[in-house]
Amino acid sequence: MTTMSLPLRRLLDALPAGRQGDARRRAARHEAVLADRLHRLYGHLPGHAAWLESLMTDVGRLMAARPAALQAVDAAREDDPAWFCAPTMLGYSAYVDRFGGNLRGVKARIPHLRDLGVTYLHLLPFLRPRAGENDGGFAVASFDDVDPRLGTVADLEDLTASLREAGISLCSDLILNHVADDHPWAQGAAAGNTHLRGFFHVLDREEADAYEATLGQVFPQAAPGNFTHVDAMGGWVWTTFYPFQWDLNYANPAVFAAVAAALLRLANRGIDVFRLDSTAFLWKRLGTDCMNQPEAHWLLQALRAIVDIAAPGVLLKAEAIVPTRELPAYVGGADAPECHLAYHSTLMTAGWAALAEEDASLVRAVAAATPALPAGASWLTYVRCHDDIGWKHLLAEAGAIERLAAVAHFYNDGASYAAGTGFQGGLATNGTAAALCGYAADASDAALRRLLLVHGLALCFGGLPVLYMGDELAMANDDSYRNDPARAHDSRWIQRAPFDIVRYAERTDPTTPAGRAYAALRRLICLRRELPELAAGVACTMLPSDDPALLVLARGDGFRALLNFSGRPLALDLGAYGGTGTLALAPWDQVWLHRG
Ligand code: OTU
Repeated sequence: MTTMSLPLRRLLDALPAGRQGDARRRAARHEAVLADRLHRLYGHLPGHAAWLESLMTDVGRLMAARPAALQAVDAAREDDPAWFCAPTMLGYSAYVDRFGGNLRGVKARIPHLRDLGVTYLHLLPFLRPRAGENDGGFAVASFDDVDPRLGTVADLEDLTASLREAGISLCSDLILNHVADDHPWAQGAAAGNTHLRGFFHVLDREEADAYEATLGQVFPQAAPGNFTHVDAMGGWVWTTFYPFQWDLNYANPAVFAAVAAALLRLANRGIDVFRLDSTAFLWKRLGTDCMNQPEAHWLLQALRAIVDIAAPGVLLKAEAIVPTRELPAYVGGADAPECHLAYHSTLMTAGWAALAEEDASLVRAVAAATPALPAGASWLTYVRCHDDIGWKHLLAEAGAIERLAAVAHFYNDGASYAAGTGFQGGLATNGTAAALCGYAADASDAALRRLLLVHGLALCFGGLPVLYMGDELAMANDDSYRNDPARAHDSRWIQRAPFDIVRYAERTDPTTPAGRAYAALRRLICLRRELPELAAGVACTMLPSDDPALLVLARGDGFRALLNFSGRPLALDLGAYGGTGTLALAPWDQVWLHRG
């Protein structure tokens, strides 16, 4: 790598004298990667030097505008860069409207989050979305306005401050792969603004077909194909997701600069973590599936360097739903860090597969293919989220597609205790955790053990575990989407019910299904908090076991979790796992062993 340099003078000039020292120190650490990645991406374009100058000016101005309280957060986190790797960290993910009605209502739920031990709250998209259908807010019409139905920018700033006081970091989506078709960039492009037209990919049909030959499809039934003909654009606009979500063209440096600035403006409102949506899709290359391209990683590394300079307390989280071998690149290496956090999506899908197969071998295979991460980076582990559970990315571990089809069949077709529903004809399911475990149907002890088992894996594996709203109360599926024409085509809505206030009231009553689930899950969370081996940085190893259904998970020398993925009781000799005596492990039960 030849050493490039940046016009740092522009950045420094935008800052008051008292803050230039910090800027110089941080720039000295991150300049080489930033300059190099921007050069690789855009160095060949005319006007690159002038573009760099304006980018540095923008970054400097946004750094200058960073409120003092957030500068203090930056300083504290620079001193403790692994702050989010502690076993005391626990995440929670929710839609604003379904969890609290609006942003003020979310604030009113802080006591619930604290009681659960939550230190990190991911609120699904709350920026002003497209009018009409908007993919649950994932079609963003403005990066700077809050959805008026949810509140105001002042409410957002108030919420971030209240959360911070409660020891909870706020994570917001940054949907950087696409914008809504009514975002001013798209509208300007459609109205003939050539600068803004360059923000998008507009192709003729022949070009689109050439790409289609090797592209996959995310919503093959609800939104077939990857291109949408837009008359006003005189061609086919790249739309990987819904037709109203226009992919941004990151080969255009103006797009990168605009998105980086949008990120820093939101960071200055107090957002701690950005969930970078659909990161795998950012760069297009003919003849490929246009996922996981090297340039997508350079873009993320450049964004990371900018954050590290201007707002180093902020974390980036990659949402890349891709095969296991592609995942580690999203956190990058010590030489060029990328995101601080990445969803471990194949660990999640393998956990559900293990439950269906009554065999933990896919979890073992995923773990074996998962390298240890560099210091200051962590997996995000989870059981459910607002999206589907899709098994296709487990093909490398599973060997045969039929095996994954059998797993999908188990969840979707009434073939088992699971009440899942299919998604877009793929190897996927939708449903809440309690529905998929059968607990929503019979609230049996066995079903509760299944619910705890999948959560146990997420809590023990090593990473930041994130609960999905309602799973702590074992909320059931919500079928009402089927009668709503705006949602009926997308079965992910089955797991997006409003927070159930009746179950919430029952959480302290051990005679209710909600109360039993809440107490049991909370107990695991409390145990985890006390175990230093469960910090994200401690290596996770799967030890051999005599029974294929038994997963033996080791963290450091002192911690073992034995998880029974079968409906059979297992007789265990604990001596083999560093414990003493024998133990009868009930169907789907787990035991955590700790040597202090
Ligand atoms: C992400 O999803 C979001 O989580 C979805 O809610 C959005 O619909 C989508 O982006 C578009 O913004 O593959 O890596 O399979 O798992 O669309 C991006 C369905 C994604 C989702 C998939 C996903």
